[in-house]
Amino acid sequence: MGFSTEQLQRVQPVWDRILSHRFLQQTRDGVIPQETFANWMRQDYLFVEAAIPFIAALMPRAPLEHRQALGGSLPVLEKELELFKERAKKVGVDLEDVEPSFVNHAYVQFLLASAYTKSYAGAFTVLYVAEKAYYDSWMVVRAGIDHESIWFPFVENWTSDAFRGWVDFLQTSLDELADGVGAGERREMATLFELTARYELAFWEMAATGSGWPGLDEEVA
Ligand code: MP5
Repeated sequence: MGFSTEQLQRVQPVWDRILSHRFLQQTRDGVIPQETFANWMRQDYLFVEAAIPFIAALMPRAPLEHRQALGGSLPVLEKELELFKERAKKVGVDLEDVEPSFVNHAYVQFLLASAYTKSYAGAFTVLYVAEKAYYDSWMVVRAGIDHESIWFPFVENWTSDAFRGWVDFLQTSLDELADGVGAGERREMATLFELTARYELAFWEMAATGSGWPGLDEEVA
């Protein structure tokens, strides 16, 4: 069994919570309040902005056979930002002057810290889990959402054949990387795998609750 399959099984309790999250179910069923979806849009726009330098930071250490795919993902992410802007304009969501929430801020710091302080295989693990979580999550939404929904373009973005091909590439490459490292590094990859899955869960929860920063959300009495 490859590393990715082994780890997906190990973190299944977290993964199940991601895939059964009410944010995804309500989006699938067309009952998500627009303001709740807008929370996600505003925060994920910032996340994708930060994902671009994260992937770029992997490039200097990437083996030659990863370079084309990693480099090719950058213009795709720039296009994704355009999708956010187009949808935001269409439905009247303001993407300007948004501050990252606590969870988003922590997740982005974790991405960048992984790229700069962990091994290439470790940082690559984080990339795989983040992308796989989005593919699986949006497949849940795809299973029931009305194709006329104003949110459907996001569903299409992360469930397209092209995105699936990217996630497949990441999965195969992650398994190869894991086969080539020692036990200590593999353990660290497993830790990063689970941490990333937890951040993904926390991100849906943050979007669903609209939480910003602990201690600052409520009006002071
Ligand atoms: C992704 C994302 C997918 N947009 N947001 C979160 C919280 N996790 C994963 O990454 P990308 O770079 O948009 O494909």
